[in-house]
Amino acid sequence: MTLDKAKINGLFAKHPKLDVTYTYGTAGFRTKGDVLDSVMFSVGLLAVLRSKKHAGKVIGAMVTASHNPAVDNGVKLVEPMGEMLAQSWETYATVLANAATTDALVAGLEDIVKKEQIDLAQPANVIIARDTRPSGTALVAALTDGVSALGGKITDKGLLTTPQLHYITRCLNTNGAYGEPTEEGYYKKLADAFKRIVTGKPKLSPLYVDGANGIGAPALQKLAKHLSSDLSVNVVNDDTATASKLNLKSGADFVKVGQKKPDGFDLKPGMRCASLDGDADRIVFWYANQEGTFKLLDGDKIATLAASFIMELVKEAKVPNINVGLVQTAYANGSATAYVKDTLQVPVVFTATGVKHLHHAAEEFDVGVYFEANGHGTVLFSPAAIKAFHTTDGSTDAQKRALETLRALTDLINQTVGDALSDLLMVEAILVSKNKSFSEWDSDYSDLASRLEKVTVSNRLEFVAVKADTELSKPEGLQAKINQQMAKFKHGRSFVRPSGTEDVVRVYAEAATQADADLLAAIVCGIIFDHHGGVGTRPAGFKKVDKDGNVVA
Ligand code: 16G
Ligand code: MG
Repeated sequence: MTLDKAKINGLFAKHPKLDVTYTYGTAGFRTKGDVLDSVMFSVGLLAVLRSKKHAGKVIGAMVTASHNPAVDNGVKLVEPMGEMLAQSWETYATVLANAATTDALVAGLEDIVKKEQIDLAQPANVIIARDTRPSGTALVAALTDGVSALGGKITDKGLLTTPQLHYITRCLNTNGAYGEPTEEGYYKKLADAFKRIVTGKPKLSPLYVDGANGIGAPALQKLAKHLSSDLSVNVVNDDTATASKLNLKSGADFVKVGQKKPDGFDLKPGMRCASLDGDADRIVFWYANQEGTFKLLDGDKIATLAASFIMELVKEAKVPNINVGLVQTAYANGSATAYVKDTLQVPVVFTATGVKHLHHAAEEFDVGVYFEANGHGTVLFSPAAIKAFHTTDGSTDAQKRALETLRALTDLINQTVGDALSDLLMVEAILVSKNKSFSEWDSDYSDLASRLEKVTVSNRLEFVAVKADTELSKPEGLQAKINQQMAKFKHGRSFVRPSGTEDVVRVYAEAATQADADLLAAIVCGIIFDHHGGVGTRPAGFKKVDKDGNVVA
């Protein structure tokens, strides 16, 4: 079988490539929604080849730009078991997206077919879903044309959260073993598992959830219906009809980066709150303490809560040979890492930023807890661990209860990808089980102060991060300058990496006090802006440093 060049040519003509260079980055393609038409077409083609490579298994395509503004959009592919697209295929995605002519496109396709030894006679199945962005509908149509151009079958699942699409993809490829392959099936699976853990235990006060005016808001409302009296949840920022409001002064990213509450909340001491992001694969919790100060419970806090709970259960259930491990990135707060290593005595592995890196590292453990500080994450259970939880017989009541809770957790926690709704229920189930308030949870350890900044530079690709993003190998000499500044602060730590989703470099700084963390960040930003290609207006807060590293302004 060969590629039908005439058909590809005919459909490609409807989606001409613009004069833009595209890259399949940390979370797929992501840019302004109005320059993505041809990219979507090319992703449709690639999805067909990926499905054929997997002998016709279903591949997922999610149209979203997550926490970015409403005018942005993007797309990422999902593997048959619900993971992110294999990294070796990201280069193919980039090549196809940048092909400007039918000849270039067909050459790119033929190259993939040859290198991957794809049998074109295999069937191809793709499912697609989108978040609430206005550009989504047209982009779905473009991707559909791409799938059709190679004769694949595509099913449009409409509006879903990103993790729901990952869930459905896995269900379809496991003949329902993972669950019913529908949005309703997803809610039922999560709600049933949650009930198995909390039924009969005292309830907590209501949880106020900031839906970022995105798809997570209606999804959580639907999930809550399945939980009726078992979970009291109020969804705030649920206006998905006004596109411009998406992620505007709301959502997990706004709260985490700004370390402040989103719009729409009259925050009172004792209130329990959480924020989702625009496609609901990320969550952070927050509250006001008795003095009314805003307090954040980020991905690091979720990870430590989950790891300590599961460790306790495994011990109580007396399941032998279960190794629990935690995966973090450089953005993990230094206090969190110390707490995990010293108090929980759980091994910690560091990976580069981006869910796919953490996910794969977590698969190395029987119970792999992975979270980015920004709230992306989940807990993975190995097939051996799941089997052990199901085949161990408890002899005492406590042991039986622990085993049943472990089994329920394996159903409650999304095994395909970080999932804000599943994580929300996991955290609530743990807090109910431990009868813990947010402030008690928060008191496990105190975060070091931190600051996250960004600098716009002429070419961010001149910045090369190494050692799980903790250091820069390029530009030459910059890392030494950062090290020199870090050493001046108590608990000082700072690192720089090029963003995979925005045209900036990110600067992280951590220190014993907020003033120090802010200052360290301002110094590092100033050094980058002044000596490593800063563009645009120089932000007033950036510090100026002389050649010996002394701050002069
Ligand atoms: C994407 C990644 C996230 C990462 C973030 C970093 C996924 C699903 N999402 O949102 O894991 O933390 O990018 O963004 O992989 P940055 O490269 O712009 O800092
Ligand atoms: Mg997201």
